[in-house]
Formats: sequence, structure tokens, C-alpha cells
Amino acid sequence: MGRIANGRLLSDIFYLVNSYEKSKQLHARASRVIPGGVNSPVRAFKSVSCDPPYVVKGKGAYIWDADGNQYIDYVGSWGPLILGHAHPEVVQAVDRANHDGASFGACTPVEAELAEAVIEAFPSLKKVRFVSSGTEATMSALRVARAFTGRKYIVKFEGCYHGHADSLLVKAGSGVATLGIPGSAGVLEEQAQFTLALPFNDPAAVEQTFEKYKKLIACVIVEPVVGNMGCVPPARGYLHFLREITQKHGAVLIFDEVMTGFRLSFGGAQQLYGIRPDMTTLGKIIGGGLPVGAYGGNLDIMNMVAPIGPVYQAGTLSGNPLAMAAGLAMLKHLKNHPEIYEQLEQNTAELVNGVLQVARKKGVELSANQVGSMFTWFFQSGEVRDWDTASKSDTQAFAKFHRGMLDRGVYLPPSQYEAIFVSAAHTREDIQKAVQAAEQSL
Ligand code: KE4
Repeated sequence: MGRIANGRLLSDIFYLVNSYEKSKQLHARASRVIPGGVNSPVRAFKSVSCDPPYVVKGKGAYIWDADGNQYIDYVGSWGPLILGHAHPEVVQAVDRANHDGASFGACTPVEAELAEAVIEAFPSLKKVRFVSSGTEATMSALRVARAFTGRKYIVKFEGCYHGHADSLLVKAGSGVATLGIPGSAGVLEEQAQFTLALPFNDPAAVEQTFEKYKKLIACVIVEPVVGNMGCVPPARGYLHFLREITQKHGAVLIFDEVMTGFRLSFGGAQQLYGIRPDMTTLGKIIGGGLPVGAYGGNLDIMNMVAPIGPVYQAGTLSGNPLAMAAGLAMLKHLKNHPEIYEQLEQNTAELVNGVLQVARKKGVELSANQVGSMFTWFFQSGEVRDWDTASKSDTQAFAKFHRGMLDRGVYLPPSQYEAIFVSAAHTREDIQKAVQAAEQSL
């Protein structure tokens, strides 16, 4: 990609002939046997109005589709692959574990090893329980918070996404926002009524809600840096405000760090902003690309969990040896290379600002939010600080940009309401190629 011919980037010429034929055939086949042909809705590329490329291989910062097209990958499996695809230390750890057996449904030494590594990085955690997805983690954390407080109501924020548990599919972000559906069919009103969805970054809304519901609120669950309405950082002091008001009313503060954990810093958003939540949910990076989730908190809270407490939660593949091995290898690498975070921040800023400059030159309305190695370009000129402002973005303009970047070998999340990720495998050249592709795509 990128060789010059007759004064034009070959990628520009080639992009007109990018073939997606094999992907189209694979999607037609999958659509006959899987709803929408996908196992997670956002992968269907609905909001960018094109069929999804079928990925067959990933290595470092790159992925390849069934037609042989190569892409610089800025999705990274929606966050887990902070070291890039098929990192040798992760591959070797999973291979070794797999040779000794993929799953036992029994206690294994590696579970405590990973739990200790997570607790060392997150001082607010005294015990953690591993599950197989972020959804399981947040669903279980809510159950524990309700049991611990004896209260029913939960507070979440519009545009935040915490997985697809019934209580949390209320004004959710990510794929729910992308599809433009208010929540989900099948969620009972009797259940949703106990979910209070408030505007993010609006302290007054939280104060009024606590005034009204007082001691009825079990917990406040928040993405401390939102990724699921696009990247939206907390306003100055907002997280401290949430910490204080939940402390005052005896509600459990849950930081959903499934995306930000080990992403924004080795200690996640709570290290970056200096907050100690009562509970934390994790996922993605702690599984190194394999299915994993975790929830944890202080001893009073976590000793509520069966078999030592009355809150039941279970899982056949919870603490699975392969996922534990992958996560442990990834966390060990991150711990031994703390310089990665500074490099990630710099490379991400170069990419974000490079494309903003192109947009300014071309008169395209574009703004951006970036925290560490996660960011979003919003197709509007305003500041995006909550769902109300995020949803003013021009999603058609995003779709056109996304298609242009895809055709030029840059793979972005197929939704305006998702975070984009840079990995330690991305080079300065990869960053520059994405900026060059944006010059043709905006
Ligand atoms: P999973 O159940 O998808 O492992 O995790 C749910 C979840 C919980 N909390 C946060 C902050 C999350 O971002 C997620 C899942 N993230 C989305 C991407 N925004 C997963 C991608 C998808 O749904 O396919």
C-alpha cells in the first residue's frame, strides 16, 4: 500500500479494486445460520452500510481478510489486544496451557496467580471472582451490590454500556446506541423500572436522584472513562463527586473497567484519577484475547459471594486455564514494560491530531476525545461530554469516512459510538498511513 505511481498513491488506485467477494460469500453463508451472520451485533457493520470483512488472520498491528486485504487494525478486538495480535508471549502461554488440557472445571494454580496480579495492580480490590465475559462481571457485581445493601435501585448513565444483562440494557451505548434501539425487547418493565439512567457528567442529576430515592439505591455503575458512546472522559472532579455521594448515601460505587482496566494505565482509570471504588469489573485485556471477565471489591463485599456468602454466581468455564494463562502473560508483559503506556499515549495523540488537522484543512467538522490509547473522532464541531452531545454527531459522515478508511487498509470500529484503540504493536509508520488514508477519506 502507498507506493507512488503517476503521482497518485497506488492505494488510491487499488482501493477502487479492493475485492470483498469472499467476505460477501462468507457473510451470506453465515447469515443463513446465525442471526445477522454475527455473534455480536456491532460486527454486522450495519451503521456503516457495508458487509463486514471476514478476518482470517492477525499479527501485530495487522489483520487480513478472506480476500487477502491487509488492514492496520485500530479495533484490537474492541480493546483486549493492547499488545497487538498473536503476541509471542501470549501465544506461547496459551499453547503450553492447552497441551496440559483446556478445561477441568476444577481448581487450578493459575487462577490465584492471575487474581494476585490483578489485585496487586488494583489496590481497591481485595478479592476477585473470574467469569467468562464483561457482561457476567457487571451482572454479578450488580447482584452483589443489591445483596450487600439490601436495596433495589441501580444508577447507570445514558450512553454507557456494561454488557447485555437485563438491568443494564436501559439507554445503553455501544451496539444498542449504534442500532438506535432504546434498550432491548424482552427486558421486563418490572426489571427496567429499577434502573435509573442519568446523563453522564451531570452532578445535579445524580444529586436530585439521591434526594428522591435516598436509601433505595444499591449502586452507581459507571464507565470511569466512557468508551461506549465514543470516548468521553469524566469532567474534572466528576468521579470524586460520584465517590463522595455514594459514600454519603451508602451506595456501592462500581467502576466498570472492562475497557479501561490495564488500558489507560496499569491500574486502569482508578489509578489515573486517584479514586477507590467499592467494586470494579474487568475483562478484555485480563484475558489476553480469550473469553474472560472479573468482578472484585473489598472483603466485606466479596465475602458475600457463594460459597462463603449468600450471593450465587457460577460458570463452567470461569477461571478457564487458557484464558488465565493468556491474561497472565499479557499482564506480566505490561508490568515489565511500563514505558508502553507513555508510547501508546504519544502515538495515539499523533494519530488523533493528525486526522483533526486534515479535517480542518478540508473544512470537515470533526472533534475528538482521547484518553491514553483510546479515542474517538466525532463528526461534529462541538465538545462531546455526554450522550446528548455525542448523539448530535453526523453518523452518515462517519459511515462514509469509515468506508474510505477500510478501502485504504485502515480498520476502524464500524460505529460512531465506539472507542478506537492503538496498540503497542502500531508503529509511527502505521500512524502516518492512517493519517494519509484519512486525507483521501474525509
Ligand atoms: P462483554 O460481555 O462484551 O465481554 O463485555 C461487556 C462490556 C462491559 N463493560 C464495558 C465498559 C464494555 O465496553 C463491554 C463490551 N464492549 C463492547 C465494545 N464497546 C464489546 C463489543 C461487542 O459488543 O461486540
